[in-house]
Amino acid sequence: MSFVEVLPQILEPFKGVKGVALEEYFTSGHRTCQGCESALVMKLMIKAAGDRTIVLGSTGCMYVANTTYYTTPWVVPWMHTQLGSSGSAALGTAAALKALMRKGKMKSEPINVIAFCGDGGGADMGLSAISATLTHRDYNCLILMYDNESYANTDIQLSGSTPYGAYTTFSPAGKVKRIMHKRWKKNMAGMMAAGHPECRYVATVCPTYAVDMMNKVRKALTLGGPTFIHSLDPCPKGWDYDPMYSHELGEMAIKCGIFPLYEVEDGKLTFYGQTKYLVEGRTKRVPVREYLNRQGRFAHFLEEDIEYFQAKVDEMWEKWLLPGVLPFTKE
Ligand SMILES: Cc1ncc(C[n+]2csc(CCOP(=O)(O)OP(=O)(O)O)c2C)c(N)n1
Ligand code: SF4
Ligand SMILES: [Mg+2]
Repeated sequence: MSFVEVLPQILEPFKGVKGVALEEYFTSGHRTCQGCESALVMKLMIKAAGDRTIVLGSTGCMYVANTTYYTTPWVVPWMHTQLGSSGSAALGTAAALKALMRKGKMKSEPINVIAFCGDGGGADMGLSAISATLTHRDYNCLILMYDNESYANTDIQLSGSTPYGAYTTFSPAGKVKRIMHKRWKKNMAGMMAAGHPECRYVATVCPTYAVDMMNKVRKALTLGGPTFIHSLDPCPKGWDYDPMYSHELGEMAIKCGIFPLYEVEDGKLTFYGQTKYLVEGRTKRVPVREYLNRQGRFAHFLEEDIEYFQAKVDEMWEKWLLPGVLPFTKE
């Protein structure tokens, strides 16, 4: 039997909330915290992808809280993979589907493969596997890194994605040493976009902006090849705020310029939403103090810490070659 290459599904962008499908493929039966934005990412991600999708997830809150013994909110096929293996799971599954279809052992049809990982599993432990996957252009799979800025599932340990100065169980503020964590957050999406010429699509999203997020998932799956999306997810437990403010904190992270919304498609950079307005000078960045002061993880900050944080964000916007994306400076 001759094998015809199966192309990715064409998933048209949603024009607004009215066009979004009512079907849910991530339903009730999970045990994430109230106000958990990472759970919302799962719900939106699979709503955008549709039911012809296989989801793979590395260890973390979105595995543990979503698959308590004998229960699961996943309506589509889903599999757990080891903490550092989202990249390998995505590539292996995409390759297996291709081989089974080529051998005629299953019907040739487009099936989406999405592997998700947390920031610990993606930006730290699984970085090499994700990087390797993004070099294999022949396989269609999306890796989505949901970033709650800590190893949340094991009680909020510091990750490479934790913001400067934040209180975590690995960086508690003390009387002698107020700031235990002095490293600036990893630039994961910028790193993936700049370093992987075979990857057609890298994007940043925030579940506060749900339609934007779903459309970027749809674009990634439609373009095909290995693709990568980084989402910033407010986490009431780790960030220490009232769950009712999850959406608002996502909005503030974007408006402060801490987490720019953009996509890089075939090397072309496009800014989105509030970030686009900031880049075009149509709005001004909200001072970071308004964002930091809302979260218990920064409660130990003094004025000088807030000023340092603001200066670093200013640098991202005023000195970087591509604002918020590429941290090089020109002579
Ligand atoms: C190799 C390995 N080391 C450590 C653990 C313990 N562990 C389970 S979940 C987790 C946290 C993962 O953090 P992240 O990927 O950011 O996901 P989150 O829990 O924040 O959703 C850790 C350290 C593990 N399961 N496997
Ligand atoms: S700890 Fe954070 S990421 Fe984990 S379930 Fe709770 S809110 Fe969600
Ligand atoms: Mg995490």
